[in-house]
Amino acid sequence: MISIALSKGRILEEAAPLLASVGLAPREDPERSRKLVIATRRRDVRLIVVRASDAPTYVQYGAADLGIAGRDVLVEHGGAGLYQPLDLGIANCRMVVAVRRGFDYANAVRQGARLRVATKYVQTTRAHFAAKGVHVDLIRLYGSMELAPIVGLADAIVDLVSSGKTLKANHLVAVEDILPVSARLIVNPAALKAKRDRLQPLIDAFAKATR
Ligand code: PRT
Ligand code: MG
Repeated sequence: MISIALSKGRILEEAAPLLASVGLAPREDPERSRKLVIATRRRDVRLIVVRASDAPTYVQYGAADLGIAGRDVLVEHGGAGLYQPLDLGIANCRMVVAVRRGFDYANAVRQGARLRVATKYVQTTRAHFAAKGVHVDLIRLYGSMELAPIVGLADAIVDLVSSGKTLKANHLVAVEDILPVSARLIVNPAALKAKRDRLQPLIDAFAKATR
């Protein structure tokens, strides 16, 4: 059996046409089913439905052979024990620093002010500001980061932006890009060795479907 870990919502939605074109359309709609293990058109391949941020963990430990995960999640995870052969070009967005409109971020940085930054991307955020030589107090949140500057929990947030509508609706502006994000195919290297005859053709099929 080959298992592919992926999350419902954005990733599944955008991966669905790819899955279909490599012959792995799910046999029932994962968005509607309560099942966490879902059969596909191929009897030897199943989907495992996980939280977006958990996909690398399942693949790293070999509980899934393949997975689909955003670059945001992969950078935060660190990528240990993962082979990342393919950018799928889906679920595109940017990871940015954002502040309340009117907050003079450039000036705060120039003055060497200690910034309070709220995010769920703690590792990535720490590395970003360390590289800039900016001192930050990190506040770990699990979602809705946009709220933090509004209620005075933080001076800045690190979050993902696609259309920019969420920032705008909450009177925030992006002041710095951290990284461009898209979803990647991830592979467990030991599984690739053991099942190369079946995994390599699948990886190749994804590559072809992505082009
Ligand atoms: O919900 P859960 O905590 O399990 O995880 P999750 O919220 O990370 O999952 P999900 O399904 O929301 O996102 C999965 C992946 O989609 C992320 O890891 C990214 O790689 C990718 N992705 C692409 C995005 C976005 N675009 C995106 N815009 N993930 C989240 N957003 C959010 C963003 O955080 C912000 O709140 O959408 C809002 C901004 O959108 P705009 O269009 O208003 O700018
Ligand atoms: Mg979400």
